[in-house]
Amino acid sequence: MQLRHILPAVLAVGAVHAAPAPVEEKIDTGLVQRDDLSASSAGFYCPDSTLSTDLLAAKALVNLAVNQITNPNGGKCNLLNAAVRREWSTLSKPERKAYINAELCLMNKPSKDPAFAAGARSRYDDFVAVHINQTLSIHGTANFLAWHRYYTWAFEQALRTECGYNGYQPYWNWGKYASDPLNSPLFDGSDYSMSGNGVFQQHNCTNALPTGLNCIPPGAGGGCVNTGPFKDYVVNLGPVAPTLAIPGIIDYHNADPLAYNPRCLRRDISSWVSSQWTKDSDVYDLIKNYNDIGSFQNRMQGDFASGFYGVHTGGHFTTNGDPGGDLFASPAEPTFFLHHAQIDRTWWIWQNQDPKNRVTAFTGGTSTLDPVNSPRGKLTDPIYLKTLASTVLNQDVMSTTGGPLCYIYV
Ligand SMILES: *[C@@H]1O[C@H](CO)[C@@H](O)[C@H](O)[C@H]1NC(C)=O
Ligand SMILES: *[C@@H]1O[C@H](CO)[C@@H](O)[C@H](O)[C@H]1NC(C)=O
Ligand SMILES: [Cu+2]
Repeated sequence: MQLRHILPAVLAVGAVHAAPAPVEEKIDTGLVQRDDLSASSAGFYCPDSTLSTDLLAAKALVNLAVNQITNPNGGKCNLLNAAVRREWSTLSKPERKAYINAELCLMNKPSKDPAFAAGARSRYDDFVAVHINQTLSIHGTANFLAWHRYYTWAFEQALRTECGYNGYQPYWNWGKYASDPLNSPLFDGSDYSMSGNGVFQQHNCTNALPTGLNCIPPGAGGGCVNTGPFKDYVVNLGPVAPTLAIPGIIDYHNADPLAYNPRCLRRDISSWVSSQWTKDSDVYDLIKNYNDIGSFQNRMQGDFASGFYGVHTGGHFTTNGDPGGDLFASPAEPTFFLHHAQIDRTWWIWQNQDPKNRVTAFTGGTSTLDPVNSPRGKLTDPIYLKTLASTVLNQDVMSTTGGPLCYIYV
């Protein structure tokens, strides 16, 4: 453990329990002033432990390695040449900046498909438009995990091939920041973060779940994001199903879900959500105790009838706001792909606890509005992303190392 991690823990203990005098003295005469220590920009954020799921992830890697030795696939993709996706806080500052700049680059490049979406101005919007268009056939459905895996991969490819990014898609390990997302390296508002909270704007609780249960208490935001790299980012598409209700501001409706509606990025970062639904123990429970794909993907996406968010809904509503709190337009929230890389990683860890049985496990319907009675989804159904990537079948992306994809998570 590094000193910068230990120091704030010592201070926190000292603040609550009055640490022994020598420690106090050492701090008071030390390098840093007490006042500076609360400032996340000083780098003193101490993340929550993710040891439980890290051990499952390690087991996933071991199983992949064993599988590779016993079933070599001609060496096309192996643990040595696979792309490695890493956690946000393990990237160096220049690496974070490179990812941020590549996203900003896609936001500043023209749309390649303006005829499809009237409101699409940027290449980034092309991604948002495809998601809006297909929302009701990719959530709560058999293809939920496969579709979002391929979509996130397509985004990573666009960053690399269209914006010169040399890294890979990072992920947001929710559990690390679950007790204090606002001060985390992801949301502290620094130049190396994904921007901070919105400014405070009066608003009511956010009805995140269609059942209206567990309405999210208003946090310190609700207004426009005014810090960090995305403070000037303009959201062009949506909202289609907004949940942040601010009368006179977010009460927009348009018959065309792909219409042009430029506005600021709003957030109301919620530790109420993250500390209840996206702790490391929540992820561990999901991976460990939901052993068939149907119960795994349902638990992950939430049980709205009982007010249970699940890590998928929980991650989206940790940023909350507009478009982060909109099922349709949420990819326009700049952290969408960090969140969905962690969704994908959670599935990857689950799959690789028992690769023989789980890599091809697939079940569910095809309609979000009627997941039970709609036609069954099939492994041979296509994933059609228009200009974002070539069409593949669900079965092509069930493994991240055994088809056209070649990446792992560490
Ligand atoms: C999605 O886009 C296609 C092609 O433009 C269109 O035919 C279809 O109606 C759209 N679906 C939805 C749900 O918007
Ligand atoms: C909050 O809800 C109440 C009751 O529905 C409504 O009258 C009020 O305008 C809302 N306020 C805000 C800021 O959304
Ligand atoms: Cu989605």
